[in-house]
Amino acid sequence: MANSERTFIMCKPDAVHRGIVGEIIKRFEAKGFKLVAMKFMWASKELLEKHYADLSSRPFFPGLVSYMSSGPVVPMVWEGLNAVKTGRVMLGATNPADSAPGTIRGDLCVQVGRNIIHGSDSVESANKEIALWFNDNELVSWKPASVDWVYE
Ligand code: D4T
Repeated sequence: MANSERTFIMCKPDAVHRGIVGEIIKRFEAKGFKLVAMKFMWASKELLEKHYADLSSRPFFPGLVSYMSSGPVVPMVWEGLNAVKTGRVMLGATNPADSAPGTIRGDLCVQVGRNIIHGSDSVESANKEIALWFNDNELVSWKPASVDWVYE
C-alpha cells in the first residue's frame, strides 16, 4: 500500500553531539510519518563503507567514513505516503548552502561535510539500507492512533 512506503533516515554524529536528534525526530513525527525502527549505536567503518559503497570512488569518501564513524549515530525507519521523496524534501539539499530555509539542513547546519542527517534517495536504496542497518525483528508492526486523521 502507498501509505506504507519506508525510508531510512539517520542522524549523523554531528547531530548527536550537537543535541539536535530530538529536533530532527520531532519533524518526522509532526509530519505524520510513523516510526518503525530506531536505535542508538556507534557504527563500524565496515558498515559505513557498505552503506556508502556507491561513493567509494569519490575524493571525499575517506573523510566521510571517518566522520560517520567518529561518534554515535541514530538510524531510523519512517513509514508513510511518499516517505522517501517527502523525506528528502524535509532534509533539504545535500549541501546546506543550497538547502532551503524550513528544511532540516537549511535550518540546522552549514557545511556539506557536517550535514547532520542522511535520507534514502529512492525506494530501492531505502530497502537496501533498511536491510543493512536493521534485522527484520527490529522493525515494529503497529498502528498509530492518529492514522485516520493523517490519511483520508
Ligand atoms: P546522505 O547520503 O548523507 O543523505 O547525503 P545525500 O544523499 O544527500 O548526498 P550524497 O549521497 O551525494 O553524499 C553522501 C554524503 O557525503 C557527504 N559529501 C557529499 C561530502 O562530504 N562532500 C561532497 O562533496 C558531497 C557531494 C555528504 C553527504
